[in-house]
Amino acid sequence: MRYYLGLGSNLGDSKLYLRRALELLEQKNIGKVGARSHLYLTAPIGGPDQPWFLNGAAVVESGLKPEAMLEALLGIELELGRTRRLGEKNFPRTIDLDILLADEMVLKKPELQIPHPRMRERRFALMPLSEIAGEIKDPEQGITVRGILEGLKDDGRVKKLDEIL
Ligand code: PH2
Ligand code: MG
Ligand code: MG
Repeated sequence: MRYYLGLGSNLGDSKLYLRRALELLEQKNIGKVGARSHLYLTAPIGGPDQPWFLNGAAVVESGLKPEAMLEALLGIELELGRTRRLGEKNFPRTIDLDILLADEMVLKKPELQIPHPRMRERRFALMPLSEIAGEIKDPEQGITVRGILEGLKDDGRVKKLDEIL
């Protein structure tokens, strides 16, 4: 199954954390990393006053089912120093690994929703995603990622860097 992941970091050496996460996905045989987007410097959306994020997206080919993939991603987040405290939403983090799309799958479980429920409103997620999945259709709305991005109202500040994730 082909997973389209969104990666984000705004604590510590963000570029290192993003790349290390992809390295760990391969080292742990969770999946094979395919296309990677450019890196983006993005203004924080939601949460407290916090530093800008480094965001990117990557394709991961994996035999894991979505629930197992989520577990694996949370494991890597922990390993890379991600902390979560009760009641703290959208706080600064060393690494955030989100499943944005998985093939044409639609999943609505309390612990995991695919497509990612907030991806369509977020420029910081759609810009990198459109580089590696521009022609992929959102299975719920039948619109390509490129199409969603073109209709997006979010004017969140996003700066594309010259460097690939
Ligand atoms: N992630 C969030 C909330 N806000 N803002 C930016 N710019 N980038 C993110 O990755 C991000 C965010 C929740 O995961
Ligand atoms: Mg997230
Ligand atoms: Mg997350």
